[in-house]
Amino acid sequence: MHSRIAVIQGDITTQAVDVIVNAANPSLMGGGGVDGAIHRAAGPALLEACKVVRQQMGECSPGHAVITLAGELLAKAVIHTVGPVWHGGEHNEARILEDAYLNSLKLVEANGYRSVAFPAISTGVYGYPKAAAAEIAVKTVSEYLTRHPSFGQVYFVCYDNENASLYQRLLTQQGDEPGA
Ligand code: AR6
Repeated sequence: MHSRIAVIQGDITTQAVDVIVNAANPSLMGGGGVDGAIHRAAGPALLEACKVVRQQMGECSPGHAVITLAGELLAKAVIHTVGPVWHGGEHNEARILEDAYLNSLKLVEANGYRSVAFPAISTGVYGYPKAAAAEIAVKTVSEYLTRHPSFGQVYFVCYDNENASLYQRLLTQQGDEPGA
């Protein structure tokens, strides 16, 4: 396993990391799933911060990411990214999902933070098949960390058993490869 990647099974809102990534929607105005959980745990300051971003930058397109304060969370900031809605796999879904991870990682670094927790973006309401999404998440993050030696720690926070075992398996396989 990449020494700077860890899998945690649990609730992302309770993680004590620099940055928590939210699987948002383009409106940035909250929603269900992990988005709803993050807004509830962060309190009203998070929605107010999202409204300011909306006024300044408009909607957040799929694959893009924006950063806000973290309200009452233990984290110092929240990155809101929008994953792809699954439409069968031939609508650029893989590329958009990769971009969601990449643009989030870039924002972590650009803001001087070192540790980040990701949920399994797009694998809930947006319907992305979990195994395929986990492969993209692990590959994209691993390659980024290899290219950015000063980046700190990345946590994949899996809410459900299926995602937790998929991520564990992928990272263990990766650790078995020569040169990993
Ligand atoms: N901590 C970690 N992961 C969680 C948590 C939690 N507290 N709660 C759910 N998950 P989803 P999407 C997992 O649906 O598919 C929202 O309404 C969940 O098990 O939250 O990207 C937004 O506003 C799943 O594996 O996000 C958008 O409209 C993963 O988080 C839309 O849903 C992502 O599920 C985005 O859909």
